[in-house]
Amino acid sequence: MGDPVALFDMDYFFAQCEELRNPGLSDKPVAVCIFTMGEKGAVSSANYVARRLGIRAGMPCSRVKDLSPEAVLIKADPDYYKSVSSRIMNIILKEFEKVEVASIDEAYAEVKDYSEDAISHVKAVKDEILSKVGIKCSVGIGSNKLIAKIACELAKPNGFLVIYDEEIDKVLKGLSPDEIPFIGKSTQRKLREMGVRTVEDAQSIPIEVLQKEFGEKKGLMIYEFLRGIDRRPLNPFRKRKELIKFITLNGRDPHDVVEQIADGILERLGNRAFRRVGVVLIYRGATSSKRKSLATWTSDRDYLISVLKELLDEALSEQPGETPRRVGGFVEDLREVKEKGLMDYL
Ligand code: TTP
Ligand code: MG
Repeated sequence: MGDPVALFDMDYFFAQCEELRNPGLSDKPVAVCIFTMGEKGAVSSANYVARRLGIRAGMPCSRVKDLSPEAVLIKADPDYYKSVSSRIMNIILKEFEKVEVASIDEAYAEVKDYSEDAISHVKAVKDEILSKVGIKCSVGIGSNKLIAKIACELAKPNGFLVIYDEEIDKVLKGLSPDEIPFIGKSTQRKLREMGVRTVEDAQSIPIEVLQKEFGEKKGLMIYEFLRGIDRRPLNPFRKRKELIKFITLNGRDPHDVVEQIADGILERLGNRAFRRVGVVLIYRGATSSKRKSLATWTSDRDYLISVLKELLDEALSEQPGETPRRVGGFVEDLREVKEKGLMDYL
C-alpha cells in the first residue's frame, strides 16, 4: 500500500471552541446549536460531558434540556470557529508538504513513512495544535484515507493511533459495517437489510451482488472499503469556499493591519476572484462580524482594502469602548477567472 496518511480531526470541535474562550464550561454539558430553518435548532456539536448524558449531534436542541437541565446551550458562532480552524490548518499546512483540508475541523496530511521520526513528527504537530491554539484533536495514521479515518475514530477523544498494514484485517473484522466511514447511512441500512451484522459477514458478499445492489462503481468501492482498500488520492487542491486571514493585534489599531490582511488573502487567491467580503473581530468572549456582497467578482487590491475598512468601522462601532484582540478579513463566493486585474468578471 501507499505512503501513510495522517488524519487530524478536532475533538467535539464547535463545543471545544466554546470551552476555549470560556474555560468554566469544561466540566458542564455543552451543546452548540445551529438554527437553520426557522426556530428549530439542531445540536451540531456536544462535549463529552454532554455525550455521557445522551446528548448527540443532530438531535433537536429542544431535547437537550430534557436530557440534562444543567446543559449549557450555545448558539453557533461560525466566524469564531473558522478563525480557530484557520490557525489549526496553518500549523498543519506549515508542517506537511501535502495536505487536504477536508472540512472545518479535519485535515489529511501525507506522512513520509512509518519510521519513528515520521510518526513522532505527526505526534508533535498534534501537541503543537494544543499548545499554540489550545484545541485537542485525535490523529489516525494508516496507508490510505479510509484507514486513517478508522484509526482516528478509534483514537477519539484526544488520542493517537497508527494502524499498520498487517493489522488492517483484524481491525476491520472488529468493526460493525456502521463503523466503516464514507459509505453512508442508506448503504449501511441496506447492508443490514441484506442480513449483514459484521464486517466479516459483509466481506462474504460477492462483488457482483454488491454491484447489482449499489451500482457498478459504488458496489466496487464498498467491496474495497470492506477490505481496507481506498484508492482516493489526497486532494490538496480541494477548493476552499472562502479565504480568511487573521491577525493578532497585540495592542495595535485594527486599521493598521488592513493592508496586511488584504495581502494575506490575495496571496492565496491565485487565479480566482471574490464577490463577498467580510470582517471578523474577536474580543475576549465575543465576536462581531460584518460582510458585504459586491456587485461583481473582483480581485482588485485597493477595492478590497476599501471594503475591508468600511466593514471594520461598522463592526467596531457595534462594540464601542471595547478593543478587539484579533481581527480577520475574508473573501467568499470565489470563482476562477482567466485574467486578473479586471473588474468585469461577470
Ligand atoms: P465532527 O468532527 O463530525 O464532530 P465533532 O468535532 O463535534 O466531534 P468529534 O469529537 O466526534 O470529532 O464535526 C466537526 C464540526 O462540524 C462539529 O464540531 C460541528 C459541525 N457539525 C455540524 O454543524 N453538524 C453536524 O451534524 C455535525 C456532525 C458536525
Ligand atoms: Mg471533529
